[in-house]
Amino acid sequence: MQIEAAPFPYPFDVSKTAFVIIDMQRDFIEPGGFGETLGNDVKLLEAIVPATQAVLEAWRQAGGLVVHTREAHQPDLSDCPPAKLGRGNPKLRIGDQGPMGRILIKGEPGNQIIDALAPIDGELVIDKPGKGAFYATGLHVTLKERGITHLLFAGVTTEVCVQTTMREANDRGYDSLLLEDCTESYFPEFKAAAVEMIRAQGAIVGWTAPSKSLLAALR
Ligand code: TIU
Repeated sequence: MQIEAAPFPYPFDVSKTAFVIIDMQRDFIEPGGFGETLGNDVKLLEAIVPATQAVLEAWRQAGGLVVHTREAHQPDLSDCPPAKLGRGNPKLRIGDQGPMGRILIKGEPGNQIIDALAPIDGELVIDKPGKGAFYATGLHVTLKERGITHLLFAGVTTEVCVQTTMREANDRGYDSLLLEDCTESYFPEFKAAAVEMIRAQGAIVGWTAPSKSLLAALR
């Protein structure tokens, strides 16, 4: 199969490809979570939910592997470096009690993936303490065991957790593609720049394409 993509078409085989949805959790998308405590307007992010849901349904239908990630810390914060805890000037810090439970803590209501994109049986859910999904997780080993060589990306935020994970994936030898209308940032100009820099220089990090190109390939 092939997706019409930039900077050139992206060939892939469903059986060797995973759809990776980065951090579509309440902490980033709903008011009262980590995203809002950092001073962001979280309303911007929900726009990608319908397109991401459409891809998720099509990918499940095609029998492809789905990976969901969550930015999540242990309740005792043993996996949260002081540098991360102290960064920024948030109203509430990681581990503080907020309206959706403790900010960015595993198991809390705010840390759950939004209902519209909730994982189902057989899908992988990776809790990650960093911005990248490969750091301090078993993701690379799990993907290699399953023969995965290609990754399709959706999720938030484009220039933080999505781009970091795509760069980690690139250095580990995966061919990655970012679905442009299935990713968003609190800063539209940062999303636009991230999309450009990923596909620049002959796909230096990976490919990008609108979700309709993937849906057309799967039909
Ligand atoms: N703040 C921000 O843009 N993002 C994050 O902190 N994490 C993710 O991108 N998931």
